[in-house]
Amino acid sequence: NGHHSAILWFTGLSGSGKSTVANAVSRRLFELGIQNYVLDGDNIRHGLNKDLGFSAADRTENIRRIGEVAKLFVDSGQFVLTAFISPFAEDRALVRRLVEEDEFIEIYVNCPLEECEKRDPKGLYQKARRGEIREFTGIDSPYEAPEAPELTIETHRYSVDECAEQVLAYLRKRGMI
Ligand code: GGZ
Repeated sequence: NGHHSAILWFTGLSGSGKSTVANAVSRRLFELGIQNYVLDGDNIRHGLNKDLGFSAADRTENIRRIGEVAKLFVDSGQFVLTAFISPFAEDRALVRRLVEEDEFIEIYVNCPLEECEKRDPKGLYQKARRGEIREFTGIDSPYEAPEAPELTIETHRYSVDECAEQVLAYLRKRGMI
């Protein structure tokens, strides 16, 4: 099964659809017989990184550790899909430098803040607006949008299936799957 391993690094606001699209891509890769694994808040922030909060320093450490874990997956020959806000460009650049140039695919999940806030699946934006959560990304903590991502997907314009298909099409075009 000729395919390369790589990090598919999804970045975007809370509620932008990173985990949803990453899981849809994961399912399709499995259907093609391609080993892969999704890292997201559920399996990382509740385990390996449960000592970390949401200060700038903790977010940087969060992303650093996730990058190191993602590198291990690539070393093992698997695709790894990561779904973290990863708001700081420098932190993402550091992960990019951990692997070969063609092994880091930055996918910007571009969704307007107003739309993310409307979705608000966990009511976190509402809490942030009320001041019940501090340093919430997009409200009182910055999000630095990627300047040259390998791919941008727009979850407010396209369905989950369409976004997943755009990622697959990109990987096919690159000859990675
Ligand atoms: C942003 C927060 C915060 C604050 C809790 N800011 O929608 P969610 O719930 O499931 O995704 C968000 C998740 C963000 O964790 P990450 O590890 O992706 O962040 S980072 O890459 O910046 O380290 C949200 C929840 O955790 N959450 N407090 N203050 N998101």
